[in-house]
Amino acid sequence: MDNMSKKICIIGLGYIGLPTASMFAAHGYNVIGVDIKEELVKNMINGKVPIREPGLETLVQAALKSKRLEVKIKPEKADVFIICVPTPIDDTSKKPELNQVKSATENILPYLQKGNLVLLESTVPPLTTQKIVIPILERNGLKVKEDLFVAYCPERVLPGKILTELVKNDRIIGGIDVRSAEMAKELYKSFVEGDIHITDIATAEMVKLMENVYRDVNIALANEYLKVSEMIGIDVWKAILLANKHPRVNIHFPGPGVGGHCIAVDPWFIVDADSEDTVLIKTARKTNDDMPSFVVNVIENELKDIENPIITVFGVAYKGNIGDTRQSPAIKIISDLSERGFEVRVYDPLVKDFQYELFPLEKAVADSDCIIVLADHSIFNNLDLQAIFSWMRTKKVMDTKNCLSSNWRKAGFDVRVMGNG
Ligand code: SAJ
Repeated sequence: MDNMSKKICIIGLGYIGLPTASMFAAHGYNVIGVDIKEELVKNMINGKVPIREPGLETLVQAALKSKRLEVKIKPEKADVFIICVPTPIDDTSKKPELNQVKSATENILPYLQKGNLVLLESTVPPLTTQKIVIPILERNGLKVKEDLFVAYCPERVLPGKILTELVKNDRIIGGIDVRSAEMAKELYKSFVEGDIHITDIATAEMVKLMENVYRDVNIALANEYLKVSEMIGIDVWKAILLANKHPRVNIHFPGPGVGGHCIAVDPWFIVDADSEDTVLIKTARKTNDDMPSFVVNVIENELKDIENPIITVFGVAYKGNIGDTRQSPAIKIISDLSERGFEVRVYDPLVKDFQYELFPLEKAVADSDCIIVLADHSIFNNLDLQAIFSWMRTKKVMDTKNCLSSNWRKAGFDVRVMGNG
């Protein structure tokens, strides 16, 4: 069957489902994008794209205009079903919450037909596809490997570069059998320029988690080096760059903590599979989760000689140059500082909605005693530094990401880079 006559039904129009749906539509498939959020679907029909991601609005609007992408609240019969729903963890127990994967799978049951391919893209604990998804799929009498083909195809794209990475990155496909994997490969080949590697389902599930855990543990190591460097009085940023000159070393960078909906969450999926053998993974999680408290203590110490200091937070997104604040370490830092009695004002020109009030630049820094940079937005190096200098009361700046240019010091600010002991 050629692309033109193939129909794909994508369940979940979030950060992965929507770009994926539009990408398939742009490559000739007929795509039904499904989301249970009626408001989201209604807005999308009216051309409003709910996610801020470079190039996405244009791609989605073109796909909708071409009628190759339609958005709906219910699935339809199709050749391929792709599940792209969130898999969060419980805040307290850190246990995976797979309700959305289960209900998305149940929701497609009435529409499944012999010969269909079902793909899971959501990040899941190892063995989820075999132990949870497949038993649900077989409830309506169709037999996997005979009537239905199933593969696990994890997304690997970086927020801020989703569209480029969807096309350029290699992909891992874990099939329940070779035929399923080959069918999935054929589909993704329509737009993936990277290599597509085929394996079994459990390996693919584990590979996805291993990638994000690698980053979490590596960042924890960098954060530990930051604390040691403060103690012994060296610059951790320079030390890491020098260590990375070794051909087999790639230490990541420290910061105020690990945010986002992947790296701070996914390690718990491996812990859930085998709590006993995952001491390192749990320790890394704790190290990164403790960074906001470390930052708050450093700030309190820096400001101890100032009476009733006002603090301005620069950047509340979970990382630089994006507007996404999910699980951002800034949330804990602001709440801890407020609890300790500091007046905190927030400035982030990339963020549209946040649980604390967002101030325009002048109001955010007026009479402020300290700017704390928590996200490395490039825009912070293009601001009117003389104006900021004149608006502030005390000219202190604390840079937790080592991202401010030397112009800040040249403009007269007292810049303290966290980790530069
Ligand atoms: N961070 C550091 N130091 C670093 C790098 C990152 O403190 O050296 C922090 C960031 O500031 C941020 C957090 O870690 O708070 C996570 O940011 P990130 O850029 O490492 O990752 P995400 O969560 O935006 O995207 C990750 C990516 N995974 C990997 O690079 C292995 C992406 O490719 C995945 O698709 C995504 O998770 C996902 O959906 O799983």
